[in-house]
Amino acid sequence: MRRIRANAIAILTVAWILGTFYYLWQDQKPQSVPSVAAQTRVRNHGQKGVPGRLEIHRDERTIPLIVTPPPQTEQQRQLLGSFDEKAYLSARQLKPGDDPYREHAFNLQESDRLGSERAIRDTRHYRCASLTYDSDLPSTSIIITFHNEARSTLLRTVKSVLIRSPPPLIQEIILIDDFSSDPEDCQLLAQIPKVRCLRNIRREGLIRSRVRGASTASASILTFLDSHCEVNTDWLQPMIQRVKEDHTRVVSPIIDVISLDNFAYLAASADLRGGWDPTTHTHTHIHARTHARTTPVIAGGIFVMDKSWFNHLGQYDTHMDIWGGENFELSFRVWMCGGSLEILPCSRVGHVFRKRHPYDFPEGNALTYIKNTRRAAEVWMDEYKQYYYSARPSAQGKAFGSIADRLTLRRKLNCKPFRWYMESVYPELRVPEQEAVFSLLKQGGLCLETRGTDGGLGLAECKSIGTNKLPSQKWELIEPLIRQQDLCLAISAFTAGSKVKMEPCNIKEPRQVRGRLLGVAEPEGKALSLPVDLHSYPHLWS
Ligand code: LR7
Ligand code: MN
Repeated sequence: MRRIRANAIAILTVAWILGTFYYLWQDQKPQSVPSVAAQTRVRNHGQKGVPGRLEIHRDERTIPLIVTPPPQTEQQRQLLGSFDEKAYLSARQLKPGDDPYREHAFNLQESDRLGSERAIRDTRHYRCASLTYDSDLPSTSIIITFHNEARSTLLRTVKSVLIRSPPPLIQEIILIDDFSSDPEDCQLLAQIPKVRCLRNIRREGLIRSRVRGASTASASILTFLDSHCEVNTDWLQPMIQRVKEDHTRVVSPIIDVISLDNFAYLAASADLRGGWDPTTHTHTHIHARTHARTTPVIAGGIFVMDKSWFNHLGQYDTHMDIWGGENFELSFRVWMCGGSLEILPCSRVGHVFRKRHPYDFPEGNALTYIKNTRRAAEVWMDEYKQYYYSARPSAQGKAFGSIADRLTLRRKLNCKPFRWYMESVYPELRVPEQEAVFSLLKQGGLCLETRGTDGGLGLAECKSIGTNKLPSQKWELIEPLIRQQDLCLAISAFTAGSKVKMEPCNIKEPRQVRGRLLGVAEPEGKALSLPVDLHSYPHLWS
């Protein structure tokens, strides 16, 4: 049973990841409940990669659906400036006999064959097309960091942004070349109007690279993308609109799947929460397909955020290396420090999901991931970090550097406790019924008990042990606090002889007594120890 409890955070994390993948693939399964999406079938009458007209069949009616066509030659020239696309792409070709998956963990041959742009299906719910946005939306700086990205995917990412965004909304596209082998991968792209290239002089990882990009951005809104994406029709306006209305929102699109084998663009389901809106406790099927909804965590790679809000909240934890963990850290921080995270179903961006990292981790994959996630857990998860460690016992004792700066940041921003996040942001996450760490608190032969309702405490004869413990003598440890329901054991003051009492739990209140689980002492259950100066607790320990 303890194991179940211990796995709660693993469940949180894994459930979220699995949930994402479930919904990503759900569209390909027949659905048992007929929904608008299920009744929607798209037939492509054009050839693959050729712009054309799609027909969308819904409720037996046929609605023509226009796919954004690639620009004409003149537009093309305007779009690309002096950039020689052919030369750029042909300089790096697969040689016959090369394994097309080796270098990038996706089928490079297919990506190269596709060329720099193509028509993709507009995967939004049909109602999204009729939504309108402010005509004076602010512009954004697009930030794309990459390490040894394939030229064809990188260029398609950049061009899809230029083609499928209203030009005035794109202030610039900042590429951060994270010390790729060939500096020209990035440098040559800077010939495209609006594209800037920054090259790291050593490998930094995506976190520090993004911070570097963000700090040189000139627009008031930041948009982050991975380097192997294709943005879809009207992807940007919904996100900028939401951030313009409230700068503390951090918004993500629905992330469609670009097949790593054949580069087909596959729609992810818009129904990420199954039509159940936890804020109103109502079923909102149609709404769910077009309206913004909050999410406890974002995937991390593709999001829009106000620049001053990004800076105010402490950008990223720049002691995180290479890859991993920063999406949790950002998600916790945004929620706990006064912002919110949203997914916008009317914004769609495709991403090539891979099965392995195609690049090296200088400190090793596992150690880097542990370092990054330990930092996130240690700074943000309070007593819940024990679940992280239970789920990942190997993390214990691994180096994660100093977190003093991030703790200071958390204090300075006056962020809420993780418990609040769990209860308010992720209430759907039901930690399975669990055996909590209950115990008697013994002093000599006597037991600490609560008396009456005014928070009073006293020592008395231990009434019983094991499962029949009297509630008044039954203490629960949720590290680090020692509780009975919502009340916690506290001292009145930090002076010898001060009284102990019960008061509403508050992790930030240093007077509340810190406990630590020592081990299992049979037959009385788990033994609690109080790693505190015993003289501060005369009533308990004198
Ligand atoms: O050392 C590096 N330097 C880099 O610049 C390592 C990576 N990168 C770049 C890389 O080229 C890519 O553009 O960083 C980006 C992300 O790396 P990927 O694509 O190898 O990893 P991923 O797709 O698994 O990344 C997901 O998880 C990461 C955790 O750190 C980041 O949050 C990524 O942004 C995130 N990607 C997405 O959220 C896209 C949608 C996936 C989903 C759901
Ligand atoms: Mn990626």
